[in-house]
Amino acid sequence: MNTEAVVLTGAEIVCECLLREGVDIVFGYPGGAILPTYDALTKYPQLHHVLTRHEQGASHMADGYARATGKVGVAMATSGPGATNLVTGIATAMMDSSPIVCITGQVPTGAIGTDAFQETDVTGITLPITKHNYLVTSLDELAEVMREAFHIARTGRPGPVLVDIPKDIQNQSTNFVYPTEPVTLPGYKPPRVGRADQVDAALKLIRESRRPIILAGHGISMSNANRELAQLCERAQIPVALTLLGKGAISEQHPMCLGMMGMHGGAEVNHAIQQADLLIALGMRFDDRVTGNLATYARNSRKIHVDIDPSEINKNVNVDVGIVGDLGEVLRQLLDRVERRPNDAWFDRIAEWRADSELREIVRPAEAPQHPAVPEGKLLGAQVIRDLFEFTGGNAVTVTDVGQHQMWEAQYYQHERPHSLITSGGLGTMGFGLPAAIGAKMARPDQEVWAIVGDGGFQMTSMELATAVQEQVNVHIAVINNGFLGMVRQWQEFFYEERYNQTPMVNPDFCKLAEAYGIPATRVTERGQIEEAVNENRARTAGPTLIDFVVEKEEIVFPMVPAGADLDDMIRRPTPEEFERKRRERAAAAEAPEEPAPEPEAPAAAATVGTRFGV
Ligand SMILES: Cc1ncc(C[n+]2csc(CCOP(=O)(O)OP(=O)(O)O)c2C)c(N)n1
Repeated sequence: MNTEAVVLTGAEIVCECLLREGVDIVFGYPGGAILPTYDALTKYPQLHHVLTRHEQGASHMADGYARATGKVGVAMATSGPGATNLVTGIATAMMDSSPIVCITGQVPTGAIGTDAFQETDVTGITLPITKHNYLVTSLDELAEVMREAFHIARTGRPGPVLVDIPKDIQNQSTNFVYPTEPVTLPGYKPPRVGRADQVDAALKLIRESRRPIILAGHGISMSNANRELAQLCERAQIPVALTLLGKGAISEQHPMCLGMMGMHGGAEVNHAIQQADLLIALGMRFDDRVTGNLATYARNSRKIHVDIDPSEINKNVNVDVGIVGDLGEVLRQLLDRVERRPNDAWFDRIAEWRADSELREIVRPAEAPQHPAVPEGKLLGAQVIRDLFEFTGGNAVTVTDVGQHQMWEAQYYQHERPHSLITSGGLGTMGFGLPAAIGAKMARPDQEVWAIVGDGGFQMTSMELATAVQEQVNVHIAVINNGFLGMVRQWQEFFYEERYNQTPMVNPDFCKLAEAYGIPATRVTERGQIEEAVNENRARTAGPTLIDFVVEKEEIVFPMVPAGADLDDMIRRPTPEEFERKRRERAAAAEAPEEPAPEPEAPAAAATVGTRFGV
């Protein structure tokens, strides 16, 4: 590394620092206040700049890049509207602990505070949604700030960092020597190993438990603790439940992996959590979609919580043992001493719940009788995802948008590997899917990447199709097109007496839209067409491709824990028998001679509502 001083501009220093932090791609959009840095980029061909069509796309692409690799993603924008357009992507990265560094241009130092053209206090705006942020006020501190930004983004609990650089500082020159000593920040020392007494206490709880369950979150894959997790569950015979972002923490084919829990998780998994006598929460943050009603959450259990962020311990759920540390380190500490103990009766109980769930399943193997709730010849979103799983051999990196399709992905696409599902779990950001998939594919060109998006969310950032074409990114786009803001429609059906206000969508012809960008596209309307369309798409290895899956409008994601309900108080899809019984009752009621209108009944309890592919 060159340690001799050279005279560089601030803009060149930014580029030098990016290179030395291992950056190879920058996602961004130019404008006046960041122009010096864009000009400097011409001297750094090693830094590949991707021109997005909107700055939101840049921050999501940087996020997708980061999540696919564990490396820091970089987004760049000008001041004012450029910077504010990054905000949704920054907040998304913050909620899901994704390491990105955003570099924004700012008006010249002397103009700050004068309402100068395109001035916005972006550090003020992003203060609550960044792990840390900087307004650079002198050229002398620029290199150090850049180093700190990357250090903070990638260490401890990862997260977004913003560096706002006034234009005059980008233009000024100075002697540049890249600082080589390690970054030290007062008060910032992410812990690694867990405290010995807390590890002892956790081992004691594990020894005493009869119905233990591990709840694995995003932290497992982020700290590369996947192998340790599998070893812990095998050695101690403890089943593993996954949060949405925990998918990939352990193979979903593993016999001890129960799958996803939470609002749209498996009923058997939620029951297991509620009946467990020990909950071992690893790298997750007890989000309300995970816990349901906090007052009754896992009420029979003692609790262990391991997280790198001390502020997570006892934040939402009080625990018996909280261990602060890196997941990999703490799991190794536990593994050294954990004992093998049979939990057969517990696994048998879970198997009974699972059998009940399988009975209700709508996507079945070809030889099994079809669930009567599935309309003949129609296409369901759940089927599309399940078939995509089959036809890609479960090997794709899937990047979802937000809504019903996201939950079907979580339910029907089983993940084997870490970082193979990329989704906006915490903020639930519509518009995330397509740009994040582009970022992920650029980060991992060796991987097959599918963007699975709803017709609503796709349209929020569909302009990034042009970015994918310009960069020839071979991302496969599956639009799950139900002509509705499906997930909101579902809530309206359940909780707002089927008043579908502002959720039906008039959509463009997505195939024509894709073709307008020069993207090959196919429309699929029946299940029998899925395999050919998927295979045709997979065969195209240059540039993006799109399939418009026209699915039933009224499909519902089952099960569902209504917001604030107890975790095991779920709206379930009826079994085929229950479904038939209801149908007969309805038919009989329709044929019965008309009687005087009965007194209006009290509104049905949420758990018995559900008319479409359900009751
Ligand atoms: C930016 C943003 N706006 C609004 C919402 C609220 N929201 C959550 S899901 C959803 C509907 C999504 O519809 P679509 O993209 O068509 O997917 P589907 O649910 O039909 O699969 C909406 C509006 C959101 N999550 N993000």
